[in-house]
Formats: sequence, C-alpha cells, structure tokens
Amino acid sequence: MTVRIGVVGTGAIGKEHMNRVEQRLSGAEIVAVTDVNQASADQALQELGIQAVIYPDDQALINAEDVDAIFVTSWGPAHEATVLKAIAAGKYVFCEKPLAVTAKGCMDIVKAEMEHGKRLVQVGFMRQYDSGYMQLKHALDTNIVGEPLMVKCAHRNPEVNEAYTTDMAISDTLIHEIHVLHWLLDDDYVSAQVLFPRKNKHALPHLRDPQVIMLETASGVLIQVEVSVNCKYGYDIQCEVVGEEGIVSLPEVESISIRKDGKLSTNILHDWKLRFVDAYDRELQDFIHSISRQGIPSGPSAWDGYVAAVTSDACLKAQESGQKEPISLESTPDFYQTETKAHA
Ligand code: NAI
Ligand code: ISE
Repeated sequence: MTVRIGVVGTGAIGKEHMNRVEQRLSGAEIVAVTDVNQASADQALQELGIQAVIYPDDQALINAEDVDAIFVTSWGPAHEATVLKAIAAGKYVFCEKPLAVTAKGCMDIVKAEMEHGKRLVQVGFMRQYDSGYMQLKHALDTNIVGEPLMVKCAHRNPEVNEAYTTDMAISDTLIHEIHVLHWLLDDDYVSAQVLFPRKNKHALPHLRDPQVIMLETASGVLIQVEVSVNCKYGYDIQCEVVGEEGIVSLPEVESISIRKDGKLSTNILHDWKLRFVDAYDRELQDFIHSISRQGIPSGPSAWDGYVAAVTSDACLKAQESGQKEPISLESTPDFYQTETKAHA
C-alpha cells in the first residue's frame, strides 16, 4: 500500500520532509499540501517538482478522501489544533516537535487519541533514530559503563534569527535533549534548574544566551545541558554519559581530516538539516512502514510529547524563578506502554 500524505506547513522542514518522501523513502507519496501562506505552498511544489493538490486550510486537507496521513510541519503553536482535527478524522499524524506548546495541549491530544482507541500520532523526536544515539542507547542498555551517574550535553546553533526568544531555547531547542535523554536513560525527571552564564556578545538584546539547564532524574542522575544559539563556529551536538565504570560519548560526525599549513583539522557541520539527515530519513520511513504494515505508528508517541512538554514547562518556570523546580509525571497509561523502538 502507498501511504498518501498531506503536508500542513511547507516551510523549511516541511520541504525537507516532502523531498525525502519523494526522493529517498519508499511506500509513500505527497498528494496534498496547505500553508497559511499559499505562496509558500506553491513555491514548495514548484521547487521540489511535486504535483499535489493545494488546499485552503488544514481541515480541508484532512477531509480529503485520498489523504491517509498528515505531516504537521507548521509553527509550533499551530500543531495542537491540526493534530486534534486529524485524530477526530481518524487519520495518522506525524507531528514535528513540539507536539503542542503546553503540557495541557499535549494532554488534550493524548486524551483524544485514547478516546479514538488506537495510536495515530508520532512526534518528530528524530534523535532516537540517529546512529550515534542508537549506539549510546545500546551501550547503556547493556551496562557497558555500569549505571549512569552524570550526563553532560551541549546543543549549539551557529546563530538564530530575531524571532528566536529566550523561552524557545527550552521549548524549541532543549526539547530534543529532554526527549532523547528520557529515552536513553529510561528514567523520569524530577527537577529542573536554569542558570544564565555571562551573555554572549553576539546574542540580540532580547535574548539571554547561553543557558545551562540542570535536570535530575528519579534515580539521581544529574544532567547538565548547555544551550548556545550564537556559537558561530557550527551546529554542534555533544552528549557524554559518565557511568560507574567508564564514560560513553556520542560519536563526532564523520569528516575527513586535513593536514595543511601546519594544521590538522576536520570540518564541523553548520546546519541541523545535514547533521540529522539520516535520522530524519529513518524516523519517516519508520512512520510510513509502521502505519502501513502494523496499522499503528511505532516511533515517539503523543505520551512522549506530553512528557517532554511537562519537563519543558518546568524548565520555563525555572528560567523565571532561578530556583530548582519540581517535575511530577503521572505513570504511563497502559495505552502507551509499548516502548518506542531503539532502531538497531
Ligand atoms: P518555517 O517557519 O520555515 O515553516 C513553517 C511553515 O508553516 C510556514 O511556511 C508557515 O507559513 C506555515 N504555517 C504556520 N502556521 C500554519 C497553519 N496553521 N497552517 C498551515 N501552515 C502554517 O518553520 P520550520 O523551521 O520549518 O519549523 C516548523 C516546525 O518544525 C516547528 O515546530 C519546528 O520546531 C520544527 N522543526 C523541527 C526540527 C527537527 O530537528 N526535528 C528542525 C526544524 C524545525
Ligand atoms: C530547530 O527547531 C530544531 O529542531 C533543531 O533540531 C534544533 O537544533 C534547533 O535548535 C531548533 O531551533
């Protein structure tokens, strides 16, 4: 069966995902698109050479009989409404992060999906499909360095535009670490604190950058994540887990080494699109195959989206208060008990 996909939001990642479905993945085709900015939809189809129907809005696209699954790649605050409409129509949804911008919004989606009675939603937390993170997961699951004690991460972007705000460092950027570390450690968060070091001179006046986020888990693992969005030198994702008997780290992105002018150097990527290209391919291929072969998506669930949002809300509160803020999560409903895949 070919899964017929409708895309809501034809901006940067919408176009990336449309292109990978048409050029690299199997089992699906793009048949419909919509964007609040109709010119963006026109341009995306033209640029990518795709023939699809342009609908006036998400509801019309969801209602289309020849659309089996929806990609939600609009702005974060618009996700919740579209996902709820798709669930009401009983259609599968791949929703980019964040699932919704508040924990309440995510919970409303969880409830709607549970009432529908079958999993329909997969959230775009692609890092668990990245080969480096998959190797880390395997190392931790097989206890190679003993029990984890501490985790140190960095999430660095070379620059951001003026629309990027201090809270987005949490809800848009840190949210990837929130999800992937929860998956890696299989341990719930219990508290969050945010510290602001000296401000980077490259940060715009309204933006507090960098930020250091401390998370603590139920078993006592202490996590430190640096989020820097004006680091200038490249797009750099680091993760190191200190265990009782050793340390495991995320591998560096493969790059040739250059010996020249008395220097030995390697390249650092500049863009998230390239850093996670394989992970995006795998997450969408998994979505397409799992809905067409098993009838439910097997990747990160709406519950994972909710867990990330609860944690993100606590970090946002901690940004304001400067204090350690508690995080309390209900236990996972039976409906979501099947563990999301570690894609070996
Ligand atoms: P963008 O601004 O390039 O594109 C968003 C598009 O959605 C725009 O064309 C806009 O007109 C359209 N749009 C907004 N509201 C809409 C609505 N209600 N209905 C239809 N269209 C609507 O943004 P970008 O970078 O593509 O990000 C989109 C989403 O993807 C965000 O939630 C972002 O956090 C996420 N994202 C995820 C990444 C990842 O690594 N997983 C990487 C980049 C973005
Ligand atoms: C962007 O929206 C993403 O999701 C990227 O993966 C992340 O690294 C970046 O910081 C976000 O703004």
